[in-house]
Amino acid sequence: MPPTIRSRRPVRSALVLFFAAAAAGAVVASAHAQGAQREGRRSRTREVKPTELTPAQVTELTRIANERKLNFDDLMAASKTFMPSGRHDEYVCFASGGQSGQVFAIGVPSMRLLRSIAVFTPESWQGYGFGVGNDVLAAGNMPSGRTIGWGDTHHPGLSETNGEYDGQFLFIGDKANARVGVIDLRDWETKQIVKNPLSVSDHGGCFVTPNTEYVVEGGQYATPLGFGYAPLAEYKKSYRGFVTFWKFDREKGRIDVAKSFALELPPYFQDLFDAGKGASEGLVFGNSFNAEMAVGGIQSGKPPFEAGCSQRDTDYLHVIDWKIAERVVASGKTEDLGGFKVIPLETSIAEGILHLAPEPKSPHGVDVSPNGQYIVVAGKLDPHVTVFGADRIRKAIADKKFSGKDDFGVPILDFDAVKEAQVELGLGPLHTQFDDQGYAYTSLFLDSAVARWTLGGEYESKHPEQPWKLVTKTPVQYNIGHLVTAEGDSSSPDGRYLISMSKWSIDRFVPTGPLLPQNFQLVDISQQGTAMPVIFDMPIGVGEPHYAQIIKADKLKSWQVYPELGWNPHTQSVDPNAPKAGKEGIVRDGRNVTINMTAVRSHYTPEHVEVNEGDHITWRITALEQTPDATHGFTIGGYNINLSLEPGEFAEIKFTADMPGVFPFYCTEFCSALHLEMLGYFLVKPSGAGKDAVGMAR
Ligand code: K7E
Ligand code: CUA
Repeated sequence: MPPTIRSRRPVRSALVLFFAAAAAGAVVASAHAQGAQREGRRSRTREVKPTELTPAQVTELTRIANERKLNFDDLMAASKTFMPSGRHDEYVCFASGGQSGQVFAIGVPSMRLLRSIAVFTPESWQGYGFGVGNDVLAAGNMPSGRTIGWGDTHHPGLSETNGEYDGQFLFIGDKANARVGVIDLRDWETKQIVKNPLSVSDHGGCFVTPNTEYVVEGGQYATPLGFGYAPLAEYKKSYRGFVTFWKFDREKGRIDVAKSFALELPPYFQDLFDAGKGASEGLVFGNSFNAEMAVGGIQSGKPPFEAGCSQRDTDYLHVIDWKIAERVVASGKTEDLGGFKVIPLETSIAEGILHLAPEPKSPHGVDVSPNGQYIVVAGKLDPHVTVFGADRIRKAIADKKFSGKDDFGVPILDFDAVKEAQVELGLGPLHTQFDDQGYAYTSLFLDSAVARWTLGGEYESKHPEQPWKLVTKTPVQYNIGHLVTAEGDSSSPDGRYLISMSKWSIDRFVPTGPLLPQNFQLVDISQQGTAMPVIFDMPIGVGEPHYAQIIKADKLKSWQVYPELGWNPHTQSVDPNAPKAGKEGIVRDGRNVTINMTAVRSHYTPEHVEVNEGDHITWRITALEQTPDATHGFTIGGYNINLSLEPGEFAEIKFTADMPGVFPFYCTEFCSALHLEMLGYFLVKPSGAGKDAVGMAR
């Protein structure tokens, strides 16, 4: 990865040309500024009229550009990405947050971090796991009950209707612990975590079928399914791969575990999946590696995994017909594993659910083109991407055009019968996305580049003169993993913007110790042909994102405040237990104490809460606000409690007052001029025996 730093010569002549053109009459800015008008505040809306630069302004801009060593390309990049205060981004990128266990929402093209959404890791600002959200997190624990405190998020998946993002829900997978989180995009909160009942870990994939019938969670490292034990010597006999189809209930906004199922697969390392759409609707495709079924063993002189898994020239593309699988499940031909329905491998073979196809070489991504006709597989150790044809696959299955069977009896489709094209792109191809101009884009990890190439064939070619051809490569810094274009894996990509999710940043930012941020690089793909410049670098210093999706911002119908006072975000309805204004108070029933509290700028009612050591506390709070952004916090220091009470929200926390003493509770969001005064006292009367807050025996 050569760190090519562009020369920083002052480019006065180019600048003068650019601004002279602008001054001569080109429109440089035209906007109707948006901006939320807040209660009691000046409107931030500003009128911007089409502007012509005066010669004096051109001179001033040129001076600043030269002072800051900005060339013409830099100025273009700045004007393509700069957002005046108050103007909103056109797109939102939902990126996995890697080891942070969260999801990041980033505005495009400004590349401003809008917020993080807490999913698998407790998060104190959102109060997630510090009084509320504890049940959601606990549902993701191991079946043994062992707590998992984080996640390695890999693939976010937006809900779809007819293959288009509908902006309603977001799913996110956890690779380390084989879990899926469900986020409701009305309030951007995690509503559910499901733990995969078959495996400790998998790839953390979340791929939705075109109408979000299922969230497809792919496998990864084979194990004995259902958390069993078997020695590695019995790998082929006892270890298995799998893919899980989580049934999504859109009405309830939850995964319906009882209607979900999994497929037992051979112990290849299933990797990434993508749901077919259009021409390939009803199929799901998954790439894999380790067709060798290597088990490593470097410590005893055996080939390490990296060598053992890469011996063969091809691995297996998995072609799964989920419509048949659904019928097989309905007819009861499943086995029960930990209370979960699993279609045995023999059944999948007998019923024609599963076929394999050879795919070169050490493949990583599998991506379905917008109309569903082409399935693109990238081989990490092959400079080509291999394109499979959906019609060819269906015909080969119908005609039983097999080149053999694998060791488990799964039919292997004849490679030449299903292959549509191979396109040479460069070193280390990984992932592919699409635009609206008939181009595909593939990340090249080893080349540190984004490749643009043309789709060919009779279905999707907008470039009949040069089908299946590399058009250009843009260098990125450095070692790109995924890339994502606007709505680039949907039925109708927007294109325009591409983000290179670069894994190494090396020299791009001020050094931050030996641990450096990831680098999200915005690439302008709006022009045809070879022009494809990088126009922004955004450091991500909170985890290593893998996949991301970019949705048109106006598809998101987010609530600004909860619809009614006393709203319970977990039921998405008014909670019958939500305290009402004027009805606050403390109710004692033996050792059970219920506190009915309201919060409004700038006080809690009641302000004094007195209990006895050992009392069981149910603390209910309604935020009586309906003003956007009038969020209150609520913390009881020492008790590890913190809430974020958004306007209208109701929250309930339960704990035992097992620590006597005097505990000020206060608001942790700077909500008003008298925010510091938004407090109260929680008095826990010592019961006699026991220890006080500093651990002293009484
Ligand atoms: Cu390539 Cu999990 Cu999609 Cu990382 S994965 S890059
Ligand atoms: Cu409420 Cu600060």
